[in-house]
Amino acid sequence: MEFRMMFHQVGSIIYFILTKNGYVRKILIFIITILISFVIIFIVYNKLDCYIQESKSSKVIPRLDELKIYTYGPSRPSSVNNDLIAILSPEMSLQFILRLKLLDVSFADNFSTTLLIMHSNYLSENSLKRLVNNIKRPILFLKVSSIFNMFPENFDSCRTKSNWQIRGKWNYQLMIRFWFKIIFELPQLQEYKYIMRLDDDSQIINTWFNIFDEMRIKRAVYFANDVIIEEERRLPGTMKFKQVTLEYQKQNNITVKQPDMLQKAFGDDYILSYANNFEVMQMEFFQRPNVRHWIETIDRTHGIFKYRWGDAILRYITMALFAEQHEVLHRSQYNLSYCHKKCRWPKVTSISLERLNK
Ligand SMILES: Nc1nc2c(ncn2[C@@H]2O[C@H](COP(=O)(O)OP(=O)(O)OP(=O)(O)O)[C@@H](O)[C@H]2O)c(=O)[nH]1
Ligand SMILES: [Mg+2]
Repeated sequence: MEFRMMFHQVGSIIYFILTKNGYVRKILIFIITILISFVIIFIVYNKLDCYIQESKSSKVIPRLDELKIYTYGPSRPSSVNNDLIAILSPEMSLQFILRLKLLDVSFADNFSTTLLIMHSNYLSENSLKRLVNNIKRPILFLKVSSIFNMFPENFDSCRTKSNWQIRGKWNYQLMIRFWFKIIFELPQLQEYKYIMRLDDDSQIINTWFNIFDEMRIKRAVYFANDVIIEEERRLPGTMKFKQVTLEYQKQNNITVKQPDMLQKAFGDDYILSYANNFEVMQMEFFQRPNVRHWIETIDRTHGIFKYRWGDAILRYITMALFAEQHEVLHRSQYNLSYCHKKCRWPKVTSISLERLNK
């Protein structure tokens, strides 16, 4: 019925054009031709876009071992314990450098823990100079832009629609994948025993004792931040992770290390998670064959890309499945303050700038 009406309308337009005098008719035909051409170009471009992109970009898949750690300025003595504070950030603003200065002040490790800055944009000589002149601990750099171009096997990043775009079509999801999987595979980090993640919008506040030492003493595999909740209503597809986990557990005959935690983690319409903008991970734990198998399996579902399963829920469930309760320390057990996003950042004033420029 609708089709017949449309047909009728198109017929009326054609009749209208044909019955106009020569001059008006030519103009109308011209306008319609232009409009139709635009529509055709738009359709063809959309269909061919991925082919064009694929043919333009090199077929060589970036390799993790090609990334090179580098330093700037004179070397400094680092922790004998092979601990690392790792920050992933696109760039290095003045604000960011001031925050890192605060980290030096707050974290009582005698400036011995190495700081690793994993950046994707080019860092100018000035930024590097500012950073090493203002931060007392050893600093390493790793350019990780190619990681933001590495997708799981059989995932079509061009033809798949992204439901969350920040800094690029898939950057947010690739950031999640980075903290869930890639960080443990980086050949450049294999010498490190404990890695603290601290996001560039997070800050440790007041004085913190050396929590790496505490983890060693307690033989902990993870230092957790607050427990938060991810809801299906806010992020549709979240609950699919529950199904996938329970199936995985059954199929692989997993003896869950913290059954109570796992049971409470899954509500009907929410999943609990660790706010892992700050966390400390023991590398060895995340490289155990059973944990690796789980990480690889979840990665192959493409759930991070399809439903934006976050590293926060993924981490929480990983802990429930594979870590003993006594192996997980919690920030809330200690008097350690922290903030994410709602931090009162130091203002970049002319005085702080002057100090940074020294
Ligand atoms: N190099 C690089 N770092 C990124 C990119 N996207 C996110 N990051 C970093 O990854 C960390 C986590 O990213 P956020 O955007 O804060 O993620 P989030 O905390 O889950 O989300 P928010 O609640 O919006 O803060 C931050 O330190 C970011 O700077 C990216 O495209 N490139
Ligand atoms: Mg954040």
